Amino acid sequence: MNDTNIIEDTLLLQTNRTFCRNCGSSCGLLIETEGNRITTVSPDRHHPMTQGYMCVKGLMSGDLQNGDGRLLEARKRAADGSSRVIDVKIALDEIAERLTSIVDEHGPRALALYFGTGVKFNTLGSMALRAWLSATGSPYLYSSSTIDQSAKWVTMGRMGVFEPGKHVIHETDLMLIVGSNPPISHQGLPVGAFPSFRPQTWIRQAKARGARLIVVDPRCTELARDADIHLQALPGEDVSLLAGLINVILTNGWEDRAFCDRFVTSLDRLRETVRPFTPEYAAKRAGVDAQALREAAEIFAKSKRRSAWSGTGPNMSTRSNLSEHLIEALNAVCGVYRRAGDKIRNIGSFSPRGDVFERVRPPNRTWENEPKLWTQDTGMLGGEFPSSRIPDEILEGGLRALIVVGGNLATALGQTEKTLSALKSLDLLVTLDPRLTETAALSDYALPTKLPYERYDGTQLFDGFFMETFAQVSKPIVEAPPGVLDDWEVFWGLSRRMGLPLSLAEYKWGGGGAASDVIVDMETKPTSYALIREVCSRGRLTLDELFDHPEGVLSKVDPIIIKPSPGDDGARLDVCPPDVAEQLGAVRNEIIDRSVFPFRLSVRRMRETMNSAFRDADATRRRWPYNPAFMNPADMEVLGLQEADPVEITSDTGTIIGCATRDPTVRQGVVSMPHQWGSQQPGDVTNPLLGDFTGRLVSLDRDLADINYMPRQSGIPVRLRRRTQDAEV
Ligand SMILES: Nc1nc2c(c(=O)[nH]1)N[C@H]1C(S)=C(S)[C@@H](COP(=O)(O)OP(=O)(O)OC[C@H]3O[C@@H](n4cnc5c(=O)[nH]c(N)nc54)[C@H](O)[C@@H]3O)O[C@H]1N2
Ligand SMILES: Nc1nc2c(c(=O)[nH]1)N[C@H]1C(S)=C(S)[C@@H](COP(=O)(O)OP(=O)(O)OC[C@H]3O[C@@H](n4cnc5c(=O)[nH]c(N)nc54)[C@H](O)[C@@H]3O)O[C@H]1N2
Ligand code: SF4
Ligand SMILES: [Mo]
Repeated sequence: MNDTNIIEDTLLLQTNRTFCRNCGSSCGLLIETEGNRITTVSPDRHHPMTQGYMCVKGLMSGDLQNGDGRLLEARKRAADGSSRVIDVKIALDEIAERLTSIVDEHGPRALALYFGTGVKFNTLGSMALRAWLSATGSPYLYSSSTIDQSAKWVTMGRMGVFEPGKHVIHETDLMLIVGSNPPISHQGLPVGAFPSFRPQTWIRQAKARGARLIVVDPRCTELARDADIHLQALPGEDVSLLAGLINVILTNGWEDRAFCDRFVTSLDRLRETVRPFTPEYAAKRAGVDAQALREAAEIFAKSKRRSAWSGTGPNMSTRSNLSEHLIEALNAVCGVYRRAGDKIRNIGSFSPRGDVFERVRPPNRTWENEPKLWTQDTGMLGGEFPSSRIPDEILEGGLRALIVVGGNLATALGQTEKTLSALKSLDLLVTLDPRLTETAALSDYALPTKLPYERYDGTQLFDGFFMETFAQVSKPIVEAPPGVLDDWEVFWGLSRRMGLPLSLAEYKWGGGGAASDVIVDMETKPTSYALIREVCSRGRLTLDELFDHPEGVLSKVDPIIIKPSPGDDGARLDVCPPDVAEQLGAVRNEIIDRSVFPFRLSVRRMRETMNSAFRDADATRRRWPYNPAFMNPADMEVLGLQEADPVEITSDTGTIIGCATRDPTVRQGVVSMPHQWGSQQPGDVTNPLLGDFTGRLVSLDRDLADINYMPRQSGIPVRLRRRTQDAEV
């Protein structure tokens, strides 16, 4: 059976135009090669969308391609922890055999698959992993989304969604952004509030035509510098702050009465529940000025086309589901949405959109349905299960075999000792990654996979995120090393050996997917080219049309015009269901004690890294030889800290060492630190030059959100201490 790496005719390339697959910006790139080596990666000035934009990680992708830290051979780990190279076909034989015997003995629920950010930019891989898992009969699909911003899914499930969506940056008069920093993260704010490439340009253009910006963030971020009002709130206090904003709006009667009468329910309950969050109380808890809070509420309510958005900040802090709910409740009571007659410019290339009506998609609380977890009475959210439960599912439930695809679970989950011991106790752990990550190193089998410039890809996964109707496909530019597989090929190989069918379903963010199935031939292995052709055939453009324009196709099509409601079907946005009211009441009654943990650790992204990737790239290490703990200079002075001094950071779950780094943009009382850096091993804590891994401060047992089990990864109460020689153990 020929299922090792295939080198296809189409590899003889005419063009070296492609797009970056490190983040959702999908920047157009020009790649120059010499033989099989990439010599230059540069921005494509003629790319119809990104027009010459690229960030430092675009450059780094060339270094990774050239072998910097790359996993080139399949590895198998022995019981004593030693690891050796294994032929990839033999590895697939062994994995398939072990999976089959686990399923025979314990049923398909003993299997699970976790996929991370790496494969979210991989068209065929992301489809194949779902297809394989569903063919096994296991419901247990996990991803990094549930340790990211899954409060957004909870909010859709509890409140419902107004189908036309919110105004994008080009149409807006005011944006309120809570805990996101797109100039660094290139997160375009789901879904598509503004193009995630060149983020500052769109904000400044909007400001130049009079639009305003309100930012809620404990740091004066690259985004907050452009804000008209920056509420530099304490991390973890968004609930109070947002409840305070809504209270001001409802008390003054500034809500959109007509919209609420037609499309909103539970408004009176919301009014009652937020009433105790007076501007004074809310401002005091959040540590901001009450007058600034009132002003923010007023300009939000009185601007014409405004909307509130969020990023990881409030989603990772405590009570994330409430924060998200309140952000969307603020939008709902102000009726901020596009309305009948408004236009949607992106009509979808690969997944063409149908008509859009003024109507509510009602709450669905999917997590109340079967199938459920082994260890909790909780079902699926956005077609997935909550990843923070994986260690308990292994240690206390029946999960025995886990496949990790394009993710670094060992560094992503937190509470490191528990996570590592759970992963080590699995019957079978398999990782697919182009690098030997911490997770791959722990795995029974680590399978090396292709990098973006070695495979076919399209912009399918971001089809709905672009501002315009845009599509691009890329051919392989360089040849993959022998023994390195495309992710989809691994799943084809496993399915074939396990006697399973494979039917590729379209991947949809947060939606589970399953629009157009592509039945894959299990007798003769298809080529990647044949599969991508089949997958693309469901869209508005053929693969040939797309190949004719390697820089991508910006379609000049008529926009979708939002239609009036087809009639009242009774669906409403539930702005304050009883569980939300109860939880909000509990927040108001909390007694805050900062005596033991006076500081809060907050998350932030770094320009040079992508989660755990690119930490060791030259450009990263030149700028950041260690994982910096950014602090306000006044706090450093009180603690007697000089630049780069080791500082002990202790939460209720663990202690890490940070390297104090002066940063006046951080508010006092906060230490701001990037994640998935440094060393995971407790023994390495004494190496202050490395900086430490913030996940060790995150608990998987305490402070999990309800419903989505989101761990508290920001706003973590901590105490700080200058680390002295004698404190070392
Ligand atoms: N360069 C780079 N880009 C990335 C990534 C990366 O690692 N590096 N990761 C990618 C991924 S996986 C994701 S999910 C996105 C994330 O994208 P973003 O959500 O935009 O991430 P950040 O840039 O960290 O912005 C989060 C902001 O929240 C603030 N914050 C922290 N805690 C709180 C809080 O409790 N309340 C409020 N209001 N604010 C708070 C922080 O100070 C920070 O400025 O970025 C993606 N892009
Ligand atoms: N304490 C703390 N924990 C956090 C966060 C935090 O801010 N603080 N952030 C959370 C968030 S937002 C996220 S998204 C998660 C991230 O968690 P993960 O997604 O699990 O971690 P990444 O480091 O992004 O892992 C991506 C991996 O994909 C690999 N890869 C790249 N391309 C491909 C490909 O085509 N195929 C395959 N097979 N592999 C590929 C890369 O080499 C990399 O190892 O972590 C979460 N955990
Ligand atoms: S912003 Fe940077 S990482 Fe994201 S697609 Fe563009 S070049 Fe790649
Ligand atoms: Mo993320």
